[in-house]
Amino acid sequence: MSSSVIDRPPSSKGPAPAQANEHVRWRVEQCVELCQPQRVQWLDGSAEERQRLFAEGVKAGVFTKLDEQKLPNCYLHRSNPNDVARSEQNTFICTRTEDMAGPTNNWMEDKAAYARLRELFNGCMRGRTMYVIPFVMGPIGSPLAKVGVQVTDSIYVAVSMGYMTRMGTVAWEQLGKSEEFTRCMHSVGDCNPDRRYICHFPLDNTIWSFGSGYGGNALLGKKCLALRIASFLGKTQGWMAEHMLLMGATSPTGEKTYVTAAFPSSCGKTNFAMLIPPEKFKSEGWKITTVGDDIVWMWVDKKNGDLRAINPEAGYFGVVPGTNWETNPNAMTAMSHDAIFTNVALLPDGDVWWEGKTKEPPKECIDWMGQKWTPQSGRKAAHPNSRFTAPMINNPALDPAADDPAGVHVAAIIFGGRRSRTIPLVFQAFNWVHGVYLGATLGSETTSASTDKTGIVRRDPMAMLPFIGYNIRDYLVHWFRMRKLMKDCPRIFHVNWFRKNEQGQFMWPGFGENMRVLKWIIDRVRGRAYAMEATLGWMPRPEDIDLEGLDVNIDELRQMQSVDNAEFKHEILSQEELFLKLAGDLPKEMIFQRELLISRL
Ligand code: GTP
Ligand code: SPV
Ligand code: MN
Repeated sequence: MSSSVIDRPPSSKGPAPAQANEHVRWRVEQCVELCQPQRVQWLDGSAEERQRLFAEGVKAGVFTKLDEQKLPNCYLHRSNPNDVARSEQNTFICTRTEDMAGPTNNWMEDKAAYARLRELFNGCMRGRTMYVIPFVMGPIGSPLAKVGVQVTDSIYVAVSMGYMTRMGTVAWEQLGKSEEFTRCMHSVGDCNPDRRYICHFPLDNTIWSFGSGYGGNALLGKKCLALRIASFLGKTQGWMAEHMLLMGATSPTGEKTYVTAAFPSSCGKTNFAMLIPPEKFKSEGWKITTVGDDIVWMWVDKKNGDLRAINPEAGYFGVVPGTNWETNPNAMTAMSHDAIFTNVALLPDGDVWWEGKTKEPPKECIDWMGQKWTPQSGRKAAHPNSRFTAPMINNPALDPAADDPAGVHVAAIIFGGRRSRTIPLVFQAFNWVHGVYLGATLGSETTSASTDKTGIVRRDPMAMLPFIGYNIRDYLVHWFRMRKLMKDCPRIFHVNWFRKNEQGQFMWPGFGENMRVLKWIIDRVRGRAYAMEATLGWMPRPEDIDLEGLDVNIDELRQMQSVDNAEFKHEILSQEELFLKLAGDLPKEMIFQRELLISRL
């Protein structure tokens, strides 16, 4: 970096705030030169600024203001119908060699990627405003907290980043004079799927995203920084970035246990993280609080060898279909004010609707694409991946530690997928290595959160398949190695809320009732609950799960817990695709665990 470049005055199109250091100014100036916006607006993250952005967005047709009585300060946004979820086929890890990205990532040579994207970004913001968004991932002052600076031409992205991250002046304070920040450049461009690239340069701490304005493709603090870039940093520096919720469970005696859970996209993290215990548990005094609903960063405390975790985010970008006052009241409250709705249906009275919000659909509404809709229309009113965005402070069950830079102690890690068949409701790994094997071979039916065909079982190691920013081989080795830094370790569990009966109905009621399974998990962690040694791991006997007050009998529970050895042999064969991808590179622990499992069947 030559000083003559740094010394150049900041863009005349919009002066940088005094706190932005010279490294930031220089980087932003380069983006300005490339994208050629008409105006540059540096955001400070204040409430007044947010209101101004919403007002501008309404004028530009990006937002529709919802009814102020029903939904105070809430807005509807409709994305381009070709841009409704993360697009994994357009997501790249860009490094010098393909081996650094590994067999499960799309790879581009870094120089080639810069060249291709520079062409696309060149002049892409002519006549438009560039927003400069400084943000922090992680509680301010946390040793793991990371600063990012994102430039974007999307006002929707700008306000969303304000809810999802600790955005604004606070980031300049966290950064100080350092040049250690993730450089994020984003443009919706012409939103053409053929010119859509979400490129990560882990070696340069850089993310360039072009051609999409949706979720994880565009809010670059989330999947791009807090998972792909952070997982790479974590491997290098000895910590972990994972696609997990983080929740606290307080027992009737006041004992508090923190648990993380990795479920693939649209498989129940937000709902589990905001769980409200069933009546019986509530009256006994059980309470669940949320630290995070999507991402955790974990490290080993050098003092005592404990695994600790923070949630790097400050808000929720949650799935709305299926969410209602019965399944997730905390989410409903969180989105009842100061929220953004994306791709939901608009009711004539300025309220919003989605499939599963109410038992009866509305007589009419405007669907997520802006078309008139009635129940006879024969299509969905809200997109299956429609979402709400809300700051975490809106959550009535927010955990007091959500802002604590020291994080919380992790006592259990749960893996789970969406499986209609084969996989029981709950079991516990024999030990850490077995647990890592369970996570690594996690299978789940694909959902609308990525643009894949839905309903197909794919292997999704640790629910991180689309988010590991480097070679999966090294990622698995990192999981095994982390154990050696810990004194004791969290117990590892596997759950499946989605097993179906012959009639195709969910066997387990799920949502708040998942507390019953969580209670067994906590009791196991605390050395209080019984478990049988079974083929897959430690299993509760049916009588070990409290069914009182629930419309499920012990025989049905036995069914949910049953393992069909013949069916499970198929499961092992279907893990083969993953093993083949890793052929020759597979950590030996994986091979041993697989052999042990086969010999138990
Ligand atoms: P991402 O935000 O994509 O990472 O998803 P997520 O893992 O947070 O999933 P979320 O909690 O938003 O749930 C996704 C869908 O699964 C929603 O339609 C929920 O209503 C549904 N769901 C969540 N938990 C359960 C459950 O316990 N049982 C059943 N049957 N459905 C559930
Ligand atoms: C996911 O897909 O896991 C999400 C949504 O949490 S997005 O932020 O779009 O990645
Ligand atoms: Mn997610």
